[in-house]
Amino acid sequence: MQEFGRAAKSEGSGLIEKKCLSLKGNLASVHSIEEYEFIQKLITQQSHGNPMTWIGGTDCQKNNIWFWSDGRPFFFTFWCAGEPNNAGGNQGCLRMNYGEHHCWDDFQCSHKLPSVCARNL
Ligand SMILES: [Ca+2]
Ligand SMILES: [Ca+2]
Repeated sequence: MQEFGRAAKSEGSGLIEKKCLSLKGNLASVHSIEEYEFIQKLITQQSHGNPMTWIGGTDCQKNNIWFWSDGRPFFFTFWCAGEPNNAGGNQGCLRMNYGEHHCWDDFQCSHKLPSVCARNL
């Protein structure tokens, strides 16, 4: 069981992970379509929209080897068509709600976006 919380203030992914850690959590990880839809609903409730949002997927250590910052296995994916494309050679973080299908895109970690933290209960 995880508890989720949304941070509306936009930051780079690394800084957000630090903030989540300070709340004894991590950027959210997603393990099923139901969980993804739950997180999307949370974002919509709080923002009244579908903003692109950081969650905890990263391939910073080795390109195209993805893992969740909370250490849980990276099995479920919801990548957009053609993603992850590592555009520019330095896309190491995962933003959700990308494009018309609200799917996943790998993106530059320094970009400032809102985020969702999670912690295990
Ligand atoms: Ca990458
Ligand atoms: Ca990309």
